[in-house]
Amino acid sequence: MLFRQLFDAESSTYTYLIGDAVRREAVLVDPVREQVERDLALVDALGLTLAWIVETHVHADHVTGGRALRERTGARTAVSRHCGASGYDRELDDGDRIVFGDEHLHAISTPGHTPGSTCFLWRDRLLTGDTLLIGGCGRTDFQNGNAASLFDSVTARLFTLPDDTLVYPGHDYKGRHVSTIGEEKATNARLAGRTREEFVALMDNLNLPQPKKIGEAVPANLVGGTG
Ligand SMILES: N[C@@H](CCC(=O)N[C@@H](CS)C(=O)NCC(=O)O)C(=O)O
Ligand SMILES: [Fe+2]
Repeated sequence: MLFRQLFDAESSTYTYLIGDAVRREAVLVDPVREQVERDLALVDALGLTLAWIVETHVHADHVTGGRALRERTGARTAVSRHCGASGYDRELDDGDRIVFGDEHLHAISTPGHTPGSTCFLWRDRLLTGDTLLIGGCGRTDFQNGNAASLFDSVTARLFTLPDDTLVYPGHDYKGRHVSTIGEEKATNARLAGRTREEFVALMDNLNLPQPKKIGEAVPANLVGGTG
């Protein structure tokens, strides 16, 4: 088993490298443009071949490293069909499998933070992007976000997974690395104990500042990133 959680401090983004330890094929999830050299060095050091570069959604806070990584490795890029993006090699649907060696990621469509937001299940580990964060969830006030959809996605698609499923988020702003579905069901500050209506009211009144890089990141990520 080969699983690495990598962190970009500027955007507080987690990138995940998952590999088939025997066949040496790997997938990168949510790479950050500024960390491409780090990611390539790790892939190389571990003797891996990158098969896929996968996005959990069109990010608003950083530019994907996907385009540069594709050019440097020949790996293919993938994002949800429902992102409205172009420039990726594959458009993902709910239930799709991203195969690397004898392993695969299972795509779970979880609209809400953005219409194309997708979680990826690998064995007992769930990469949640910004759909479910540790103790929180992605905001729904831009990129056609929808709080009611986010509530439905989390409660129907994620909270129905086994309680000991490990939750690996797309960001953490407080130094946390991993949680479980059971913990989030019981303690998530935005979701636990809230009705759908209460959750929507909360999300509609967060009044968060815009991500610093949104003006650059969204247009770039809608076309597969910049080199
Ligand atoms: N300060 C950060 C804000 C990042 C931000 O808004 N992140 C989005 C994910 S793209 C989010 O949903 N955050 C959840 C929250 O703040 O509750 C920045 O400027 O990049
Ligand atoms: Fe996001």
